[in-house]
Amino acid sequence: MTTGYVFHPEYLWHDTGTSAGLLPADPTAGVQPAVHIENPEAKRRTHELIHACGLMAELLVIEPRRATMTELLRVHTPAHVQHIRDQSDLRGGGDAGDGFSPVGHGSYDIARLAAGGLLALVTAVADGDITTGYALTRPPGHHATADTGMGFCLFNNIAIAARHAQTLHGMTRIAIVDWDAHHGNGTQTIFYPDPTVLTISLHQANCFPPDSGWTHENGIADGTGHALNVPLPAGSGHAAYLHAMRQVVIPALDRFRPDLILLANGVDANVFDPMARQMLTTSTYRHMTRLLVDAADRLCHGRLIAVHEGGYSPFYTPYCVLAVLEELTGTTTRVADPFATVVAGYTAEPLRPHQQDAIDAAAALVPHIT
Ligand code: 6DK
Ligand code: ZN
Repeated sequence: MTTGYVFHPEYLWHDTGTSAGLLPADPTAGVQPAVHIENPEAKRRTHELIHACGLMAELLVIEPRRATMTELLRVHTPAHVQHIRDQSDLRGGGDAGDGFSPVGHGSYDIARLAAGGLLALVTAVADGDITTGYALTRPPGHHATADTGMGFCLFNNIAIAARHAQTLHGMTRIAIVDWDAHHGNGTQTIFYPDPTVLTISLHQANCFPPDSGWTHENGIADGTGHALNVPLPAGSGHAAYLHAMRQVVIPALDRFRPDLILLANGVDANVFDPMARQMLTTSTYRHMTRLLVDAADRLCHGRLIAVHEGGYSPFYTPYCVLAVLEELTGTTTRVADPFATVVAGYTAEPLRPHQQDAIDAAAALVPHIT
């Protein structure tokens, strides 16, 4: 069992600039500029930790390539691809669609390298070179819909990868698990009418996008039943997420019987993250990944590919990703989470009734998956 790893320095060159942290700065209105919250730091430190802890010896480095126009157009409209290209051509950059998602000068090519990095992992799995993989990419993708970017996302990397697996590699049924703290609305929308792609999103209820990711959002037409959402109340921690994995995600995967599992690995539901109010620790990410690895072993010859999404704590993000990678590779490194004692109490937080209610409501929909 080999784990592929994709990274490229260009990912760090996607320039989100200065804003007021996340919304456009406007000194004339008293809105102070700051480094954009989606900046290279957390991902750079993650890549460095992967080296420093010795894990590179366990990984097969896979070189990313740029996704082609044909590949982008399997998911996105020509107008959206052209829009990103035009914004990227502007000397000062532009925006992907919602006014909060910077496109730096040259980011079109970097976004294609992000999507293409994940495609390289899919191909490596199909070729039998690897069974699991991790793409440590920027910019993120899961909010981007067919015709617009939003929530810091330009192209929907994971959707492009799912279509690639189906079109070129004969993997018919694809399951996408998204545990980023924010709703994977773009991915859900793209596959909403499609019964061949199961989307499951665990996220903080009504966080971002606003009013999105409710339990009753289940797909349309032939895709009905093949979108699942677990909107977890703010303050959810280890017990709630593990319960959601055991009661919803794993039973859904067992019913769906995917040929490939893709994971949108946002780690911004961790307790130190500034962009959500959940309480996960490295231990949670380790346990959740272990459950997915076991499901993949049972259902699809171990095929499980993760792509990086959100994660904004520069100091804790690297350890969350390391926990995921250790489970994907089936090894442990010499580096233990240095914050484990600090957050020990969070892991002990019990499952609360309002969290259980939210999870039970989603679990009730699992029998409808075909
Ligand atoms: N809120 C992500 O981590 C991105 O999922 C999260 C993006 C959060 C944006 C917060 C935001 C608004 C803005 C305007 C109006 C209402 C709310 F994609 C990932 F990076 F993974 O802009
Ligand atoms: Zn997020």
